[in-house]
Formats: sequence, C-alpha cells, structure tokens
Amino acid sequence: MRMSFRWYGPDDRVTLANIRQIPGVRDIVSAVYDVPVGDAWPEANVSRLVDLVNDAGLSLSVVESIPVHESIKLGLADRDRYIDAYAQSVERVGAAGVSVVCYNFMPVFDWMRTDLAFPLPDGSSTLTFSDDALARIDLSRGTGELPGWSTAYDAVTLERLLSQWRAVTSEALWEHLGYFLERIVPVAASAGVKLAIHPDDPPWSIFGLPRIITNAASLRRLLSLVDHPVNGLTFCTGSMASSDENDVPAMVREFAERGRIHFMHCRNVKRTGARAFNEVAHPSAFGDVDMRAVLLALSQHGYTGPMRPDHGRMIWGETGRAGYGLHDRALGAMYLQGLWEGVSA
Ligand SMILES: [Mn+2]
Repeated sequence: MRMSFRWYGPDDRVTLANIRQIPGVRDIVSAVYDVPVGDAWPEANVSRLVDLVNDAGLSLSVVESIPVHESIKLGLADRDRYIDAYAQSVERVGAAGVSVVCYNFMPVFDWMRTDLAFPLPDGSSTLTFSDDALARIDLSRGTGELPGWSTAYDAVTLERLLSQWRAVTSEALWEHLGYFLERIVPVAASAGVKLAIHPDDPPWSIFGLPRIITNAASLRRLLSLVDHPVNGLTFCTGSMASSDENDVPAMVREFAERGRIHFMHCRNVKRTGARAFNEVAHPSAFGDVDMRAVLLALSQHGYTGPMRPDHGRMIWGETGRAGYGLHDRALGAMYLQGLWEGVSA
C-alpha cells in the first residue's frame, strides 16, 4: 500500500510542502485543472504538474480525474472525438509516469451533498447528504441552491442537460460505458495506466438521473464489460457504505482477491436515515465502515496500490475546500498507516 494525498494544484491552500510533512505520504493524487472538459491534456500541462510534484519531493502516481465528457456518457454522435481526446490524455499521463487514472461515469453531477458544513457535536464541520434535503432543492433556476454546484449550470443549460438525460435509461448508460471502455482499455494497457472507476456518490439515483456504479453486482458487471486487468476500481469505502445494502468488507475482499482494486479511497460515513449520511472521522468507531476489516482484506490479498484518506472534516478552525482541508485528512493518513501496520503480518 502506498499512502497518497489529493492536491488540487497550485491554487490549493493545502500546499505540497504541507503534504510532504505528513509522515509516510509520498504519492500525490492530482489533475490538470486548467483544460476544458473534453479537450486532450497538452503534454506541457502534464509535465508542469509532474515537475511541481517532483520538485516538492513527491511523486504523481494517480490522476483523479480525467473527466469524461457528457457526450460520451450520453452516447451522442460526437462522442468519438471526445474519446480520442481522452485516449490522448491517458497516453500522456502514462508517459509521464502516472500509474492510475481515476474517473467516474455519473450523469451531470459527479458527487452530491446537501450540506458542506454540517456541525458535528465536537465542533467540527462535515459534508452530509439526505434525500429529503435534496428533494427540497429547486432546480428550476439552475444549480444556484445546490451545495458545491451553485455556479455550475444556469437554468437553460441545466434544463437542456436534464432533458437529454430523460431519454437515457440505466441500460443505455451501461452501453455507453462499455463503448468507452472498449476503446480506452487498450490505450491504457499500452500506456501502462490502470483505469479505476469511482462509484456513484451517493450510490443511488438523484434527480431521476440514472446511476449504475452502486453495489457489488454493478462492480462485477463493470469488470466484465472489458475483462482486462487494467479495467478496475477506485474502491471508495464511503460511497459504498452510504447504502446499507453494501457489505463493504466483503466487497473489498472479493475485488482485492481478483486484483482489480487499483486505488483505495478510505472515508467513513455514519448513516442517519434510509438515504442519508454524515461524513465522519476515519476510524471505524465513528461510522459504519469497518476500516480494520477493509485494510485487513487488502493486506491479506497483497494490495500494493495507492490509498488516500478520502475527505476529512474541518477541524481546528481550518477553512477551505469542503472535505479537503489539511488537518483531518492528515489525521486520516496517520490512522490508516497505523491500522495498516497493525493488520500486516
Ligand atoms: Mn471517494
């Protein structure tokens, strides 16, 4: 296991120098953020990112994410040119030494929360979600009321997108994902890159949009779309544990045994209702994820890939990007390394 940490580039108020001082963290998870979705990442942007990370004494091992253009997910006529651009980006990050590309295949919104600063009893704040709160959000004027997406779409753009999606069933979305993977998996394999899909977050339909990467059966189906070792998973414990139908340690055992977990997101959540949860501190005691069982399964199956603390609370007065402060994620990185040492023979 290699402990890694997400960095949002030069504008991130958590600096590479900060990250360098977290014991055991040597791998950075980042992306090129200044290229429009759908364009190929220029070599110069990729090498600039790699140089920044290397100059800080760290290495860029995971790209999270190369975003998948909406045309590919919708299966539109122009998708091939976006797939070609995606392939170019995969080749370029592979040539730059990146070993894993994380991506997701969620329509319109690639994650959703209903509160980005929910106060926990200890005075920290965290991200939360509930279907009830989501149902009260009015999208008729665009995404203005939507936490984290307030400037994403105006009313006209959002309505156009949502109406395009009304014609797309879950089965059609599976077909579009298969079409994408049939073309990208061979490219990734020859570029030395592993593909790691992130599950839908939360793992159920929102706003009537199809969502397909939600449980063990869907992960099996994903792997069978193109049955190749590079076609694998970002296993996000928090996303999967948001649904009480998912036995997270059993899933980790199954997919680690198959060697198809390429990247681990370790996040803990506490379910607060049927379709509601708070993100909580990483240790098992604070939520519904048995983190010890997860890491034990990984260790027993010889997991050597990257892992990162996925999200953190805001603690000690820190402000910044919700879920991506320094302090609680650093605590998470230390907890996970201690647990790893404990479960490893
Ligand atoms: Mn995650």
